[in-house]
This record gives sequence, structure tokens and C-alpha cells, in this order.
Amino acid sequence: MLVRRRQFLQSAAALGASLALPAVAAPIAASARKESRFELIPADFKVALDPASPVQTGVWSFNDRFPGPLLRFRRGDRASITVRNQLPQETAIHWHGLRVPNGMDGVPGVTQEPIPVGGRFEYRFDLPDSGTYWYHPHQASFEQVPRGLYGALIVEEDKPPRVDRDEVWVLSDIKLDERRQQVEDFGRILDIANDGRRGNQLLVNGLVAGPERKIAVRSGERLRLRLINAASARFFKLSIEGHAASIVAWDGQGLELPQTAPADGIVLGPGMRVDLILDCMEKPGGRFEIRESARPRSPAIVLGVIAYTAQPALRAKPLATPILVPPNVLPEPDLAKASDHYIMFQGGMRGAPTIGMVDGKPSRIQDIMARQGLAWTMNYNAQHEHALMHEPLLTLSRGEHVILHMVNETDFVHPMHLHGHFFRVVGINGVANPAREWRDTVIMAPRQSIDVAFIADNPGEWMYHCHILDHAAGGMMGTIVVE
Ligand SMILES: [Cu+2]
Repeated sequence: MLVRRRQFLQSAAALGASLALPAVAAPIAASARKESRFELIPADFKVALDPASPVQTGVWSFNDRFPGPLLRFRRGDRASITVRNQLPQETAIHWHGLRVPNGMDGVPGVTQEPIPVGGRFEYRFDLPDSGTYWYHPHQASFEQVPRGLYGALIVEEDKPPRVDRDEVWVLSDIKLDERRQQVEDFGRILDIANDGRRGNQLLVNGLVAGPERKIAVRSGERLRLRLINAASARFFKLSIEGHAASIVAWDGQGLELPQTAPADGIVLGPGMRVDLILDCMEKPGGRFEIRESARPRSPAIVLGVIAYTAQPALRAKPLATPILVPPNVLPEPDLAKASDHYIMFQGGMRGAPTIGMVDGKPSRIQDIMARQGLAWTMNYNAQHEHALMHEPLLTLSRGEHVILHMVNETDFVHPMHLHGHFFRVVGINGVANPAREWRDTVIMAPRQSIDVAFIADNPGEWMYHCHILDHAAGGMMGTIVVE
């Protein structure tokens, strides 16, 4: 570890000031914590998705805002968020990516009782980690999230990189009928057993995607763009015309070295986030598209544009200050002493027949799909969401160093999310992954195996599930207990 870090420091120094290693975030004394209070009221709401049209679309959202309000904290703050449930259903709110105590994780039937209709619940937790996060219900997620219940949650670094503009884009989609109202076909087995339920209209911060969604910049500015994929099933493959974007964080966790955004696009699966730094050095008046091209044989979709103002350039050369964000202090797993655990994924509409245990009985999953609403197994078990969940997938001892080998035997892609912990992605198809980035959600391509490593240091029963929310509803949801 020491050698690796020293080598890294040398290579970083050789690469110049813009890559200088930011100081690691220091611990914060309890007495220095500031409490930040918010209230979230999930409820029915009508919103104009297209500001140029008079049509109002019914959504479920927070505080009569769509998406929900951006919750902004400083690292080290203590959050107090009171949720008052005005939905026609029970709910519970999950803070995606945050390392919270188990009882604050917002998973009904596992970490708390659901918040009844008309009821309230106060979530209180410390924020040890900076970064780009989001919040959403974990109750009937396959319905409550696509109806519109999601919002961004930003925890600012102690010493953020210097930028002129910090933009948050919550990316999602919505399924509309010809009257521009939501199609209420949540939880169909056809979606559960395939790629999940996708909308037919892409949204950027709750508005229809397109060239009208502008990020106005002045020539010479440095832009930090935080992208959050809040869609239930849709992947985004994002590229920015005419600009070299540097990836500085995945899932809120600062990278040791910036990554150059791939020319064919940055892939962001459901639940995932990426932080980009762009030096906007084009001429005043220029317009550059931000495009989505996840579907290989379909034309790219314009999500929005970077629109340069007419003002003269702010500076002639990009800022020379570092672009990296300070990494969080995360417990470093030691692969040499880590224990190996395996999770095998099977099922889906395509591929070999799957035998799994359903309610204690071996069953052929494809035969019971329509009746049970289950299509997926993890380690040969298919379980319904939360309340009916019986057996944890794994039980780990507190402090255990863990390598989780995830083996995808399905013909489908799955963004796998673990609650309460970050993990390093250490292997892809059995080959070491040199970037070893920290994440809380990782993409498993069809037939791929992914190895992740972490220290199981946060006690409790934690969800581990696919973030294609229809897959989670259809059996691809389990728990990992840290005791
Ligand atoms: Cu999945």
C-alpha cells in the first residue's frame, strides 16, 4: 500500500500541478458538526415537463418540485431530514450512497417500518463523505421512483477544486401516453424479466431533454458537471461535443487520477453518478451538444447544450489549479487477507431455464414468472421485496475484509448496488482492474464477472440489489448482514 501510494505521488508530481494530489479529508470532531435540517414531503403533484407547452403531467414528487429539492450539505454536517408522507401509499426514503447507520437507510421491512400514509419519520445521520449522491424511496421502488420521487443530494468537500460553475443534472425518463400523462403500467412481468421499464421521454432536471436545456458558460470558465442517473432502468451513454471532459469522481468518490472521458461516451447505469470537469475554451456564442447514445442502432438524443454567452473570454488559458476532488477516507480492504464470497445471478426472459428456490421450493423460474412476478435468482434464490425477504445472501463479521465475486450468468446487464458501504472494483472477468475505483453501484455486463472488495465495517442488514428497479422487484434483491 505504502509503495503504491509513493509511486502514485511521484507519478502525480510528474504529471504537473493540475493533477496534484488533494489532501485527504480530515476527521471531524463531533463538537464541530453543524446540523442541517430539511423537510421532504412526497406527494402527488402536477408539473409542466415542457415549459413551452401548457400541458401538465401528474407525477409523485417532493415538496411540489420535480425533481425533489437539491439537498446540499458540507462534509461533516449532521443531517436531519423529516419526511412527511402525503402519498397514497406507504413509503421510506433511502439516501443512495451515503454511509448512514442501518436504521436510517430507509428500507421498509428491513431497517424501519414503512412511513404510513399521513405519517412522518425523521432521518438523522452524520455525513462523513463528500460527493454527489441522490435520494429516492425504497418502498415499491419500481413504481415510486419512476412516478418521479427522486432528488440530488450533494455533500461539499472541505476543499473543492476551484471551478467557475457547479452544475447538477438529474437524468431520468418518464413513460407518457398521447395525452402526456404517465402510463401506469408499473411492475409488468415483461419489463421485470427483460430490460426493465423505460420511459419514452428523457428528462434533464425534470424537464424534457433537448437543445432548450442549456448550461450557459462564459468562454474560459471551468465547469464541474455532476450527472446523476435517477432512471429506473435506462442507461445513459453521454458525450459532450467539442470538449474534453475529465472524470474526477464516480459515485461521489474522488479518483486518484482523473480519467479521460471515453470518446464514444460515459456509461452511467441506473443509480450511478459521475463528476466531470470541463474547461470551456471555445469561442463566445458557441453551442455544443450533450448527447445520449446508449442504444447502438438508434440515433443519438440531444439532452442539452453547453451554450457560450457573448461575453469576452474570462481567461485565455484553462485554470492551472488542480481538478481532482479530495478523496474520502474509506476503509481500505487488504486483498491478501480478504475472504472470498460468491454471488451467482441467473434468470431473465432470454437464456437457459433457471431453477431456483421460491418459498422454500425448487422451481423453474420461467414457469412461475407470470404467477409470482419473479424472474431472477441470486445464489439460486428468488425473493420478493423487503417484507417477504427471508434469508440474507451473506453474513459477514464486522471488520471482515471481503472480496465479493459477482458472477452474471444472465444475458442481461445489471447495475449492482450495495447499501452502507463503498467497494473497490478490483476485478473484471478475473483480470485485475487497474483503476480500482470506489463505487457503490457497478455495472455487470451480460455473462461478465465482477469482483469488488471492501471492509464490512457498518453493522446491520444491508440491501444488495440490481438498480434496474424492475429486476430488484423480480428477485434480484437480497441482503448482506454485517454482525
Ligand atoms: Cu438487473
